[in-house]
Amino acid sequence: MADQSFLSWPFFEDRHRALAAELEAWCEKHLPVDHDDVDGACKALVKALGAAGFLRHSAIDPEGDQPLDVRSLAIIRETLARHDGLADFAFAMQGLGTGAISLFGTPEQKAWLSKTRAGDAISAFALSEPRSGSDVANMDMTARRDGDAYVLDGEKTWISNGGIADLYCVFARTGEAPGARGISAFVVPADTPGLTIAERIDVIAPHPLARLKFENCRIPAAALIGKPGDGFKIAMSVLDVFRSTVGAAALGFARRALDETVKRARERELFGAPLGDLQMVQGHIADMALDVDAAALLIYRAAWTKDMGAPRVTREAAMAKLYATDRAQSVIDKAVQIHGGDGVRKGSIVESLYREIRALRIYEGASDVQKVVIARQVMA
Ligand code: COS
Repeated sequence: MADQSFLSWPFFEDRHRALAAELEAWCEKHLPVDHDDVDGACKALVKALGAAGFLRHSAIDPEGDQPLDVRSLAIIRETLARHDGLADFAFAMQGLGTGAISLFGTPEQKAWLSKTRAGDAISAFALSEPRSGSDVANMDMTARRDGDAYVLDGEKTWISNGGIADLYCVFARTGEAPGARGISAFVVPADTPGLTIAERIDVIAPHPLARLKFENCRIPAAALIGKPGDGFKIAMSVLDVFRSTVGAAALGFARRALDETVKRARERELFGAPLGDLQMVQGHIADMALDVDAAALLIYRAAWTKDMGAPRVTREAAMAKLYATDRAQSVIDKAVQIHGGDGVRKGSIVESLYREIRALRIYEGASDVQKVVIARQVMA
């Protein structure tokens, strides 16, 4: 089993250790799943994670008064990613897609959470556009007020769960002010007339992904999340919660790569001795272990700080995401190297980790954007 000693760090409570043990046992029984039909696999994973109770952590309980627990989100993502990247994806998107409702939704909007937490509805976060990815404030999509409705027009792209989601959290320009202060957030059910899937997008580690088109798409004014013009801040607040958990997924991939490498170093013979006897290999393993522990410290520092009630963890979350995803890429690259030809064999564990990790340095704010965010916070 992977190293679990981090769970004794002071960031955690007994409930976190119990959650990690319960999920580990579940993963050993149910993961990995077959990825051939990614839509079908994701739908089945959402159902299974809902039935097992783990999706309860992805959004707030609409009947309760507890906020999202970022440490639980991170432990779940780390554990799932270590076993199966698609399972992590299915869990993570239930949280990201409903994050704005968990944080700012009305009681009516929160009714969706009962469904997403049970695995009975799938959610998606629709922020990026063909012309604005990193530069969110520059979005083109509009939401025009018309009586007791808003009319959405425009496109969203790189939308995870696009095509299988039941609800989309959509950001659009309502024009209260130019730039960041003129954007609002909306809950849009997938079957709303005027919303169509313009394109399904295939990537190196496939998961449901699409470009969405909104044409004269009419939604009730009650679909507005928060106040008109608050959409940019809502998006950033959601990302403050979920960015450190992207780091946690990267950490899960890195831990798996390290575990596979240690196994390889023990079992593989080279020059008449185990591979792990070579100091060059020991050097790589030491670097990998150091990267894993340092990433874990940054991730759980960010999660703990948020859980302790900090209003913003922008700097901590950006550091955790930037460091954990970049270092996981390096850890996995070393794992591939130490596995030799088997490291690039299609279907091998390290080969799939090599494909899975790359997108994490791009989505939910590219590494370059995280540097901008960190520098601004440090200089403020
Ligand atoms: N929480 C709350 N408010 C925030 C915030 C946060 N984390 N970050 C910024 N804000 C507020 C600012 O305080 C500012 O408010 P005022 O207008 O009241 O001063 C407002 O939002 C605008 O902020 P800023 O000027 O920093 O906006 P920029 O347009 O310069 O954008 C970056 C900054 C680059 C950080 C932002 O566009 C970003 O995070 N981009 C990456 C997007 C991303 O992650 N996309 C992935 C989509 S999901 S796969």
